[in-house]
Amino acid sequence: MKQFIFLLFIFVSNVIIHAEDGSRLWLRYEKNTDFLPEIIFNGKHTPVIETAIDELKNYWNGKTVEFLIDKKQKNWKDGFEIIFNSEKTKLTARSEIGLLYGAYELLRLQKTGFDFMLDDKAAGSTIIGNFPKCDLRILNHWDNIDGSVERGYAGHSLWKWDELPDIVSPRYQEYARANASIGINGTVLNNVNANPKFISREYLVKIACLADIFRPYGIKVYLSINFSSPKESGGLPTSDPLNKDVRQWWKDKVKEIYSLIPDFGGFLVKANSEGLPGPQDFGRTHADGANMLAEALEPYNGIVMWRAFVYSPNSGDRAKQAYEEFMPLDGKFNKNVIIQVKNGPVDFQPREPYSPLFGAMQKTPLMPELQITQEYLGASNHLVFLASMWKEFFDAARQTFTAIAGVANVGENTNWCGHHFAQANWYAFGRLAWNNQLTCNEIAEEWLRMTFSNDTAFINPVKTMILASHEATVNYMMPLGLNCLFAWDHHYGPEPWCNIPGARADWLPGYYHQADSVGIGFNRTISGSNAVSQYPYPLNELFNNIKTCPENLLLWFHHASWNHQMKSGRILWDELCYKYQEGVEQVRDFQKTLDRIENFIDAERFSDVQYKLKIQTKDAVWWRDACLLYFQTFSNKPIPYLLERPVHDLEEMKKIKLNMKHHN
Ligand code: BDP
Repeated sequence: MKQFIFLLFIFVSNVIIHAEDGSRLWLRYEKNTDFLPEIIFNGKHTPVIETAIDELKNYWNGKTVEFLIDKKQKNWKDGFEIIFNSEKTKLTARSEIGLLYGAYELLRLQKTGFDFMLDDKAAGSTIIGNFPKCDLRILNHWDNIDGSVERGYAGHSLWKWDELPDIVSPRYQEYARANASIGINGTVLNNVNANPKFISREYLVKIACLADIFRPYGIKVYLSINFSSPKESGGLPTSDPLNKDVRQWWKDKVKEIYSLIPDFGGFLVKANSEGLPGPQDFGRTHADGANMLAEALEPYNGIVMWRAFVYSPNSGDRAKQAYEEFMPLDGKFNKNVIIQVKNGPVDFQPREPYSPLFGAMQKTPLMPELQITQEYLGASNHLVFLASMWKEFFDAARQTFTAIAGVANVGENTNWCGHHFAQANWYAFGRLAWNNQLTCNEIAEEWLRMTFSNDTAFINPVKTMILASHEATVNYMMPLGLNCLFAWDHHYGPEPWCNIPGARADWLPGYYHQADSVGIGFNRTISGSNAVSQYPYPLNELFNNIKTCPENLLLWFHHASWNHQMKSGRILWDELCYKYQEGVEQVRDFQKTLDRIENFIDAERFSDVQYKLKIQTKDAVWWRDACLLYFQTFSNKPIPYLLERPVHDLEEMKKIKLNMKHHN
């Protein structure tokens, strides 16, 4: 018998050790076994309410919780209020989804060690109110029909199109639960480079199956569409948005979609961008295209998210083009169209100024598109906490949004995101979409407590590390406003020298860094491309003047001389060298930090992260050497003697070709 117990112990402990694979994300609650709390609700038990009740029954360690719905609280939106006293907990929301979010808040507070009795002694109860600032909080999946994920670094797509609707992976529900727990309420299932097949009957049936699984978690399904679907798959001779038959085709298609998915959210559209079809192919405008789809979706309360990611090689400074194309259309879109704009004017670079469309288009709702997947930030190898970057955007754009999109970083990897710490970015996206006033510090701390430990000896050093990680990455990749120094066929490593004969100029690094014997950087001042003029006063003047332009965007806006005097007292060339070196040293410090907290986390996740930090450090040195040795051929100046010498050879680095095929 003893032996049996011993064996059982080994078995159980093995199971526990093997379970530390990151698959539980931040939802590491222990299930109630001998005690189930009482959950009172006198209203109708819908699937969403059932989800909320189950979550609390399973994981809430406190006493009775009473659910109440108060429809009068219009400005609460999806939010809730919790009144906690020693008798019971009252959770009130305006709608059923608010109750689910409130249930997750209770679990989050419990897990992060919140003291519910804080005010109890004095006031008799503790009141917590939490109301979202933004209505639509949406993930965008760049998942293809063949199971690959564009710019995905966590394995294949979660969606198993060959199996659906007959075989239903348990991960679909886990995915919905994880999203609901952080307030995400919509998901675009397929890539913006959309295959028309996704809206065929065959696929709609599969998509309806996913929608059914997501519904009890308050998550709506949306689809990316291909603008030439009427011609490609509808048998029509054209996809012209002003053509009567084309308009009818979309209306019929939308009707079919809603017959299968009654709460379908709407369409996301990438049109006339990077070679994709769009209304301009027929001499029409983006507004003509968007409004045609909006008209079809309107009777069902569906929306169109029309992307402003447009640029062409012949239209001047790429950073100006979205603004130039969309500003004249301000006010011309139907009510249910939202223009989806990437946070920066070029393309998800490690650091960009905010896109000047924000704040400028006053008569059209805009939604920011953030990228959670680390296309330009070390894929799933580098530890980069993106909340810091997104907060820079929210602080600069200074407006409230009714919708926010994030390009997802999940795939079928056991730990969902490819890097345990990349889970923090999925988490942070949800939390910031809910309320972008939250601080990075709050989000980081919350995530660490939920995902690893409440011990401050663990939290403090690791939090310092993750809060520094975005700046560290900017330092070793593209400091001082540099951008787009990536290799041609992938966006992972450095190739500032890349020059492919016949390639589009705006797909080559030289277009962006403009290095020459005088200096480096893109002149976007009044004397250059004048992109500064797209920003409102006084920002336009601030950016235009090399003396007042923030140094972290210097080379975005200025072609500065190698001898340009920096605030540190150094000349630009030296400053660049110091920045790259600083990035390398920061990542080496991350390695030390991790090793120091080894005893606080499980061996499995520890060694995974340790391994990834090694790669990150090697990559940081690679970035530093590649960029400095290459730019040195223009500056003709020595690397400051106090700094470490490069360990690579420029000619050797030029030969490195990674096997990460993608179109640019
Ligand atoms: C670029 C990506 C490309 C996307 C495109 C987009 O490299 O894969 O299709 O953006 O957002 O950043 O449409």
